[in-house]
Amino acid sequence: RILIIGACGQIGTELTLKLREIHGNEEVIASDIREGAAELMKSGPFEILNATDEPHIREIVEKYQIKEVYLMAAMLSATAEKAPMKAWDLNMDSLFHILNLGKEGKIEKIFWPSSIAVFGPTTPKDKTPQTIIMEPTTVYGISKQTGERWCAYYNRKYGVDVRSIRYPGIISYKTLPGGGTTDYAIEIFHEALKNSAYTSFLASDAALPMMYMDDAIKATVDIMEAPAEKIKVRSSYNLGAISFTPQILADEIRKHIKDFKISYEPDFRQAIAESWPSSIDDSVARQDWGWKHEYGLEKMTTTMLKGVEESLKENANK
Ligand code: VAH
Repeated sequence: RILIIGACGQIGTELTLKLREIHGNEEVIASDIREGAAELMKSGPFEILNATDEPHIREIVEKYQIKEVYLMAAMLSATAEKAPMKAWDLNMDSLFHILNLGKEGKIEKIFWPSSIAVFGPTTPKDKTPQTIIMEPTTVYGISKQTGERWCAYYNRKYGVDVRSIRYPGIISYKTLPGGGTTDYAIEIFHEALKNSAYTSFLASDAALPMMYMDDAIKATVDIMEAPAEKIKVRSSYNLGAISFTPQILADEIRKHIKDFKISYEPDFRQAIAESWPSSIDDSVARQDWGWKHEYGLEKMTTTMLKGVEESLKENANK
C-alpha cells in the first residue's frame, strides 16, 4: 500500500485522489495533521498523523503494510520565514524518519518534493540548469537544498529508492493556497472572478517558473513509475512548464474578464521571488524519464477560471 503524509495540502490532496484512481481507494492511506477536503476524506482511509512523530509513522507503516511513501508535508517559503526553527524541524525531521524507514527496508520507494526555492540570487535566472550554484536565502530553500543532499546520500550509501522533483510554483483550485510565495497566481483567479480586481503582493515584472497542478501530479506519478535505472538524479530533478509575471498573467485573464484590474503592493515575498529563477531548464528530466508538460499559459488560465468559478458556485450553495 501507499502512504501519503501531508495528504491535505495543496499537492497532497490532488496527489491522493490521483493515486486512489490509479491503485484503488483502499490501497492509498491519506494522513495529515488535520482533516482535509471532503472529496479527499470520503474517498478512502485517513489517519491523523504529525509528520515529525516517528513512532506513529512506524505504527501506520506496519498497520497498513506500507511499501511506498509520498512525503508531502512541509512549511512553505513565506510561512517558514516567520518560524524558521519550526520550519526546519518539520521539513527535516519528517524526511529523516522516512529515509531511515527506507534504510531499514521497511518501505521500498519514497517520493520527496523539492522546489525551485533551492536556487538563490547567485543562480543564473533564465533557464536555470539542473546542476548549478545554489545559495538559497530562504529557510524553506535551505531545508529543500539540504534535504536533496540527504536523499542523494541515502540512495548512494544505503540504496534507498528515493525520488524527487524540484516543483515550480503550482497552480490549482481544489485547495486554497498554503503560505507560498507563488500563491498570488492562485489568489488572482479567485479575486478576478469575485471582484474583477486583484492587488498582487509581487511586482508586475516578477517572473517565476510555474506549473498547473495536473502537470505536477503527472510528473510525480511518472517519476515514481519509471524503472529505477532511469532515475539517474537522486538529489532532485529540475522541472519546468510555464514562466510568467503577474502582469502577463493579468493580461491573459483580461482576455476572459475584460474589466479585470490588477494593482501591485509588493511585500516581503517580493524579495523571496527575486531570489528565485524566472525559468527552469528541465531537459535532464525530459531525457531521463520522458517528462513533458501539457498546460501552457492559455490552457492553465481557462482551466483555472472554469475550476474556480465552479468551486465559488459550490461554496455559495453550501
Ligand atoms: C512556495 N509554492 O511558494 C511554494 C514553492 C517554488 C515555490 O516552493 O513556497
